[in-house]
Amino acid sequence: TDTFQSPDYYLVDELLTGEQKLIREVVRNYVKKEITPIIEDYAQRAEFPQQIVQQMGELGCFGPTIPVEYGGGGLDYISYGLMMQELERGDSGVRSTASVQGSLVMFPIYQYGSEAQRNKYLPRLANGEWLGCFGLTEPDFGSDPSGMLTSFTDAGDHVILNGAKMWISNAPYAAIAVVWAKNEQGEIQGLIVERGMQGFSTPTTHNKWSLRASATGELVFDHVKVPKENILPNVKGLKGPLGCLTKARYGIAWGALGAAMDCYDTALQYSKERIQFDRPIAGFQLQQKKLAEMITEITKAQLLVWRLGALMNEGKATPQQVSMAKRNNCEIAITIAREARQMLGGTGITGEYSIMRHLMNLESVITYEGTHDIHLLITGMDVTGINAFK
Ligand code: TGC
Ligand code: FAD
Repeated sequence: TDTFQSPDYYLVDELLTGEQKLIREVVRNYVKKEITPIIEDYAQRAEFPQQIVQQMGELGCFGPTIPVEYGGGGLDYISYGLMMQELERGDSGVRSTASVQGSLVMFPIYQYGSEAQRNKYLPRLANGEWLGCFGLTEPDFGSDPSGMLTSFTDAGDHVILNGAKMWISNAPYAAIAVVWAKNEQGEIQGLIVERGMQGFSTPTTHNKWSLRASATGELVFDHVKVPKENILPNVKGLKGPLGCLTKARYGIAWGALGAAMDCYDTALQYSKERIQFDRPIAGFQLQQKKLAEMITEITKAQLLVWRLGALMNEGKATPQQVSMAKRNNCEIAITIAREARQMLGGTGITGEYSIMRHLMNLESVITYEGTHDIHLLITGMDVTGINAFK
């Protein structure tokens, strides 16, 4: 484990409980054993490592904050964050799979679902028997999901769903999809659509240069008959999906930090070993500037998510605070990945090291769950009281 320590310049470990450190260690060891050795090949081949679904289920990475009675971990938010950090130290796509399953599929079923829905779906999502996906984005409505066209009409004991979702993580392998669609009154509601329902298909999205080890697809609904018992009964309006996004964005803030840590660790070690002009490149001031800036930004980001996690645990974190951490940590991670890549010279562009894969992955991470621009405007609205969207 010695070569795989977190950078921890401000002794943030002292702020963690024994249980939180143990959880981090378990996930870190899993990533070292099962993810790091295989992920580069899967990413190069643009293939989803399906075995990780069951593995992460067994490990408790799906729905760690969901109560134990529904198969969740019953853990606190800092434990959840640390899990995401360690998964994304391995690969952003692996963390994506866990984020979607826990925060975007299990959370809405737990928070907005009926008791029957909770009992039917949550235990099997928690243990990885079923993979889920979350359909909000559409071809013509990404940053502004309120305009969505996907809709359903009443047909007695069921509804008829029509429309399409795009850019959906996990879609090609998902057993169920939590889909956001408008009812006949134009109100947004959540429906659980199951694979095998007639008229429901999940075409794969090809040719991505980013998140290549994560499967992305569309959700197409052509007069799909969905039983009314599959509608999430306890929420209406955009606050339903946005509430899920708050949980997932929180996990991404920690996850992006994990990717940044891996890039920093790699660049630091490489720079001490790589000799040019008869000395390690780590001895050059320009390389030290890069490393000094990286560790400074990582340290600030660690403190940001630790404090945010404490606020989440107390139920006091606002969606706007989550937004700031998501944006900041994605931004510092992608900057660190770019600088770290340069420090490895030509070697840095190959799959021999993880950095180029992280850098390409982070282009998705800084875009999904609200783009960098959208999160800037959320903060702008919060501090000025003026809505720049409308
Ligand atoms: P607006 O009028 O501001 O809000 C509508 C209602 O929602 C409430 N709300 C929130 N609730 C919880 N959490 C949040 N983050 C919330 N933001 C807003 C709000 O209070 C209001 O409630 P109520 O009771 O008054 O009805 O809505 P708007 O239409 O103006 O939109 C605001 C905007 C632009 C910030 C929002 O649309 C937005 O965040 N857009 C970005 C879209 C986005 O993030 N899409 C992500 C798709 S999923 C994904 O990318 C998964 S990738 C996963 C992976 O692979 O890891
Ligand atoms: P657009 O909204 O068209 O934005 C284009 C550009 O315009 C961006 O730079 C944006 O910042 C800017 N812009 C937009 N509005 C404004 C404004 N008001 N002011 C200033 N600038 C603005 N979605 C899901 O529902 N489920 C998933 O599982 C999922 N997984 C994804 C996986 C991957 C790999 C990717 C790439 C995306 C995924 N998404 C998912 C979709 C993702 O959430 C959207 O791509 C994202 O919300 C942006 O929407 P868009 O791509 O339509 O871009």
